[in-house]
Amino acid sequence: MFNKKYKKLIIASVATMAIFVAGCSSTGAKEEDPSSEAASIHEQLDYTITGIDAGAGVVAAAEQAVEDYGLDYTVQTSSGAAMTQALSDAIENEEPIIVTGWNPHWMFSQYDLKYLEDSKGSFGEAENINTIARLGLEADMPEAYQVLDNFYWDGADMENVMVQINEGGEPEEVAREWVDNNTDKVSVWTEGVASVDGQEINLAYVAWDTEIASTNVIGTVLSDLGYDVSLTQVENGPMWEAVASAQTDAIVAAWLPGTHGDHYENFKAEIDDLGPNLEGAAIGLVVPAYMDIDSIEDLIEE
Ligand code: PBE
Repeated sequence: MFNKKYKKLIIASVATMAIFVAGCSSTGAKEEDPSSEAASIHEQLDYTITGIDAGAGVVAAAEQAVEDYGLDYTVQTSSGAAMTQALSDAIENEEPIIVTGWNPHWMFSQYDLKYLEDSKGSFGEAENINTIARLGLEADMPEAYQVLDNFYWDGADMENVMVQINEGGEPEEVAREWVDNNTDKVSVWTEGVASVDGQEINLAYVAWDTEIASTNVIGTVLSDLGYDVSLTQVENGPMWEAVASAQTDAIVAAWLPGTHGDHYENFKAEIDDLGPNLEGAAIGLVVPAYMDIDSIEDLIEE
């Protein structure tokens, strides 16, 4: 079992979300004059992009997009859980909403959503999620280092874990189940690695749904190997500082090259980059498919 003293998960609030996609067909509103409808969309949105925590790279990228496209919008910060709740509420009422989104994410299997096209590239290209160890981990804990280095899965694996957590599963229990049901994958990560006897290891993460999933899964694997695993929930900037200053042993939450590129540049001499644990991630502005806009340019006021 993990040492849970640091965990402050905020899953309960999203667990009760209604599945409400079925009734969301388009309305007669689309027959109106396009220019007046476009104006009303900005007003209905209150010139607001629903963001997540202020330290997230996707929030910084959304602010960059506001600048790049000359938008009259504000990026409202809150948390990942508050964002998905706002998205759920909007979809239930078939109201417009723009959120800072990313994938892998359970939201795409739960709702009919689309990314707004980003012709200026404010949100960058496809990304990898990398594993980063503190300097010295390889010498101090070669077994854990080996497993962390081997850790690699795909978007469908991660979404599988995310969906079950979103449906109300306790992250640690969902991770346990995934590890037990995917011994073919996990055995590749642990192949030839010797067990240890209760050495303490800490992983830091941010309470984004992707990182709750990945950190709990790799934590379970290390726990099975004999480690005394603790997971520490922090904000994004402090997570990078923690691994660079060896306050944590590793993170599996480095979105590169774009989303966390500034942090990476800042700390690259003080960290050990173990490469991707997942490829083909992305960030951007996400809206319900029933919305009549397709690109960030559509947010520019006529
Ligand atoms: N995210 C999920 C993070 C990285 C992982 C896209 C919300 C961010 O924006 O920093």
